[in-house]
Amino acid sequence: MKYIDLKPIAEKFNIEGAVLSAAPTGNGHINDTYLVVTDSAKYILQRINTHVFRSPDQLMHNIKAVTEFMRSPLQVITTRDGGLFTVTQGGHWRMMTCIENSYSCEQVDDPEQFCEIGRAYGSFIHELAGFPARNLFETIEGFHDTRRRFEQLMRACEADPVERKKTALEEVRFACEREKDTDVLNDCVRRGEIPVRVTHNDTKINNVLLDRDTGKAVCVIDLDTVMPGLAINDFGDAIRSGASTGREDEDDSGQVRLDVDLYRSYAEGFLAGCPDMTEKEIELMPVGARLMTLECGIRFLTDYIEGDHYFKTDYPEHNLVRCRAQFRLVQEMEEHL
Ligand code: ADP
Ligand code: GN1
Ligand code: MG
Repeated sequence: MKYIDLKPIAEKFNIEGAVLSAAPTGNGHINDTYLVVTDSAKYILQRINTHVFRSPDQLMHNIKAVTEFMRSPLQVITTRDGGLFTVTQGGHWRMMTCIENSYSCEQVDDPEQFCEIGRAYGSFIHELAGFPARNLFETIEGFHDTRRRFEQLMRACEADPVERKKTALEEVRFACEREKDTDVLNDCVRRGEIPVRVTHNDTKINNVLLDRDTGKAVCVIDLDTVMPGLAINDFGDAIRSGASTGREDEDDSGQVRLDVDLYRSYAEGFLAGCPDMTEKEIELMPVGARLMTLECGIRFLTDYIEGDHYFKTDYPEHNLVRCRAQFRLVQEMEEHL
């Protein structure tokens, strides 16, 4: 990657003190995240991925509105001329408060920790129940429209721009065998059986920060996809990322199991945080877990076939390996359903 001098970028924002250092932090798949340390405070500087988020203006409008409404410790730091981001050195940059003495986890350590993450994501929805959804832009169209994700995979297979389809035939077949299922939640919404709420939509476990001393959740981060959505999808994506015994990119499928105790702990925390879930939503929680895992696998597979333009990857088959781990977990869930 091209060298970027982060100091002058950081200095465009309303920060306190002189910049001492700026270094990469975190493990997100989308934005480039840096920890900026000054002689009096710490900040999070991010280069927004504008291939994924086409309208940084709308994106930042959403984040500012939501963090202010929630009075979250995560707040947008404006630029010295009052903007929500700055365009410089070939990128769109934003700055957020750094949540100090906190950590995010890539894999769950124990059921209590997962329960706590569940409570945080559940309360997030609960707290936003009074937020006017019409004030939010749709930052990615059809983000959790699983049918649409399936159609995108079919188009990628048809175009096969980097001739990778032949190396993923089994995975494509796996997705096709489940095509019908991709309509299930869309149909429930159409029939008015479940409410559309303001949801997070990217409830991976590492998008909650936990206090290093107490282990309690401090706040939910990564608010790029806060939009109208389904609570069961927020439930489901956390199960996908936290209730598996393997890593998201585990290459030994034997390691990928659904940990039912972890599933239960998460459900308990989530329902405690969001006590207004309807009966139908509660009934559909396992369906959401399976569909979000299937959808995520489909997205990794699509990106693999298209040549890795969306998710950050460390090696050429990375997205395919991620897809396989998701599909393995889908099978596990099907056995448990
Ligand atoms: P991405 O969209 O790429 O996933 P995130 O906003 O989730 O980007 O940030 C990536 C990682 O950086 C997080 O998982 C977390 O570890 C760390 N991080 C992000 N924001 C903060 C913050 N405000 N305070 C402390 N750590 C943060
Ligand atoms: C991305 O940004 P991050 O790393 O928290 C993606 C999620 C996927 C996840 C899979 C905006 O999440 O939808 O589920 O990777 N975020 C976006 O790890 O596409
Ligand atoms: Mg993230």
